[in-house]
Amino acid sequence: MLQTNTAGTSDYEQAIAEAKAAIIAKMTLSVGKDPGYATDRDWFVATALAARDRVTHRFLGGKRASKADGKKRVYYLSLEFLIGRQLTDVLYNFELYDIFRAALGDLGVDIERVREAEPDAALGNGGLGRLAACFMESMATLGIPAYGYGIRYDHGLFRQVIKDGWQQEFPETWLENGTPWEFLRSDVTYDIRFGGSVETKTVNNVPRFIWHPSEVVHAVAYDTPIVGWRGSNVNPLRLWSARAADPIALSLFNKGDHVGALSDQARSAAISKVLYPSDETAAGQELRLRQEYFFVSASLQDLINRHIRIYGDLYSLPDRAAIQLNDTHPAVAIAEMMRILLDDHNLRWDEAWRITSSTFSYTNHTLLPEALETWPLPLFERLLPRHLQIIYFINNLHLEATKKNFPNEPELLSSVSIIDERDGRRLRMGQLAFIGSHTINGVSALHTDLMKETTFRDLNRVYPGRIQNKTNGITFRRWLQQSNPGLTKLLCEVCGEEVLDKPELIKRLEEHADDPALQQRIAKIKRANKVVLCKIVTDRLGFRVEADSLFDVQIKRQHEYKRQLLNLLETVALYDAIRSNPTADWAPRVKIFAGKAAASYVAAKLIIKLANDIAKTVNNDPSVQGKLKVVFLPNYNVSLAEKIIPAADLSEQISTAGMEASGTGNMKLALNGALTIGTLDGANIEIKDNVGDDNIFIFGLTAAEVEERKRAGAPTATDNIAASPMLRQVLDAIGGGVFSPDDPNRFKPIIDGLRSQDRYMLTDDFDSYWAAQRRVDELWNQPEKWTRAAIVNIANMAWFSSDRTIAEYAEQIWKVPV
Ligand code: GPQ
Repeated sequence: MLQTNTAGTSDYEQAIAEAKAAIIAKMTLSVGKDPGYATDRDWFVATALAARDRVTHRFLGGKRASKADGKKRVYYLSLEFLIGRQLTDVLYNFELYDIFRAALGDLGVDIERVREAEPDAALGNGGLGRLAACFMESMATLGIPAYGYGIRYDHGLFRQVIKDGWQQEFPETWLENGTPWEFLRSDVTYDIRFGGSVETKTVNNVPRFIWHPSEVVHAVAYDTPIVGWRGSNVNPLRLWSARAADPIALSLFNKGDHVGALSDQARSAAISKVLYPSDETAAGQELRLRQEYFFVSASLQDLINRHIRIYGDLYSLPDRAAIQLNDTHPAVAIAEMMRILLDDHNLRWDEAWRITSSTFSYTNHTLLPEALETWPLPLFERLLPRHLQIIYFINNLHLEATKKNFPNEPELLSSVSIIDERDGRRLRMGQLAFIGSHTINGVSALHTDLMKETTFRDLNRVYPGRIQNKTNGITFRRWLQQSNPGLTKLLCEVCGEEVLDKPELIKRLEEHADDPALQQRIAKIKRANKVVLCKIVTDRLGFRVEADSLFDVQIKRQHEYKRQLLNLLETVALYDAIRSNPTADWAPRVKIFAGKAAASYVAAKLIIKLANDIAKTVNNDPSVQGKLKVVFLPNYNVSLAEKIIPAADLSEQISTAGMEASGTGNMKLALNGALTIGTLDGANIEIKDNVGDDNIFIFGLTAAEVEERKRAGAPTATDNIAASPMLRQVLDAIGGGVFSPDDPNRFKPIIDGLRSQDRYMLTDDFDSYWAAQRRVDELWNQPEKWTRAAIVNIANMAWFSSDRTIAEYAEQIWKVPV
């Protein structure tokens, strides 16, 4: 019941009136425009600022409280935070969405347009960065006092344009007009030092090391408040921007060298200019190392200052701070912490090491060898000479101890050493992060097991018990409640409003899985979401797709191990099969692809071209009309994901088993009622365990079988192709130029790669994948059964909430109460 106040208006009406007044005030006084002349972007800024005011009170209140009660804080260090748009997140989590929608409506403004005017904050590449964003939201929701630390890139992930089927990259400019969410903290600025030399002195018989850096850059803080569900708590995401220590070399300028006068400024600012678009490949360049050290050093100086301000000294740091390293990108933090404790605070080595190694923990997100970060020693030494000394010292002690504990295994030393002595001497950041952390975690059960058996096998023997599993999760606020309001409304009706706070109650849906009325409602919600996506396809690509078709979706970064190519091979096989047998029971399908390739990743970009060339041929062939369409939606980002995911029927999770550490798109799609077709890889296995074997389409080799075949070297790709006439036909068609008549040899490198090496074992899994897709057709042709399976998926995904994941980190790694 709404309350009515003395003036006769309800609280709700009054809230709308207040929101309206707040938005108008911001439009006039902050944006500086008359509402009559405001653009959508102006409305976005005014609305965001009005919403931000509410956040700020909570933000400052929370800061005061956690300072006062001495709670342990969590510091999440990540080079990526893939946040996306924030307006709905803030309004929704503050339960203001309906009020602001009504307020804007009264002003004649459609909130959807305001929403769309917000640029997508794409300070990340893919899963790793989006996980960090989900974690920030869950930490705020669970009331864990936490800081996210990262870089405020001027340019986030590039904008992808598809021109004649090829990917082109354009700079992304999310900060062009500023962002209303952040607060500049000019008073929070630190010196970040690079280069130079190290002087050794002996003072009272104790050697001391004095670093004389050759370069200083400033790190300036910008805080973005992250709001937890129901506004329960607000935590800062503190991002660092680089500034030159001297904005201009006046002496040069005065001599007429106007460009030279600004060159230091440009070199310093370069550090926070762009996000490295590489994903799961080590970037390996000096600027990347500068970025890593820049944000690590600023963050550690900041958190140490805070600790000393409250507690006086650093001995209690491990009791009051937990620092999580999101992959190895911030691993230099281990050396920086030691440097600060040893050189700036004069602690003894053992004491410094105790503090460091009981404060840090490290999450590994991949075992792909090309992604494991290593730095050439000369480069590292030139940039961070004192840190290299410290790392040598850490390594020596670690190797000495290992030698003592494993006297008969000298070969163990080279595998656990931080220095890789093969192919030029290199620093292995994974080793450093492992040795300097009390806990190391993988991101799904399978991935954690593989960590113990492969990359970290020997370190796990030397430091047994350090590795834990923390299966990833997703925030249901964004990926269910905001992106699928139709489904959310139904869940509230059927399972009770409490589902919004207790996702495990979604399980109640399963009791009604066989109820035709519920099935129809679920199908109707899905269809409505598909109609929205159809419009996006038409707007962006200029052709129509039918909402009654099966929407078969593969959305993720373009990477060979994710095997978009396997999906394309099946698409071609299906295209041939439909043409040869047009009256069979094919499920009418729309194959939807979206995802960016790293600009330098030639093979992945050629696969994007292949997808587009296949789309062109198939979509223009009247003989498969109404049966098959292929769509490549350009510029995949968080906002587009929010539209595709609720509209998907089938979720493609088809990586070579053992290669996808976890996956998180798989969770978002299943939660929104898409059925998974997938390999037994990453979190797919745990999704299967939750939804049951009958409600998922599993195919292909297991991780163990993949290993076994690699070891045995058999069967080979040649054997596999010889055994599969259908596969042979597909390869001949693509390799022979059927989809590229203008350049028949265009895709020869792809086909040659499959015929010779086939590193990702597509030819091993093709037949099994084809068969699984036919099981998909069969189920699709029984709509009640399909919808039933979708319901069972939705009902059993609660465990994949990032609140669960974060609660596990809190209890088992960080030791903070939830
Ligand atoms: N992941 Cl190492 C990335 O998105 N980028 C990276 O650089 C690395 C990993 C992903 C990984 O591929 C997915 O399987 C995970 O679900 C995700 O990290 C989050 O853990």
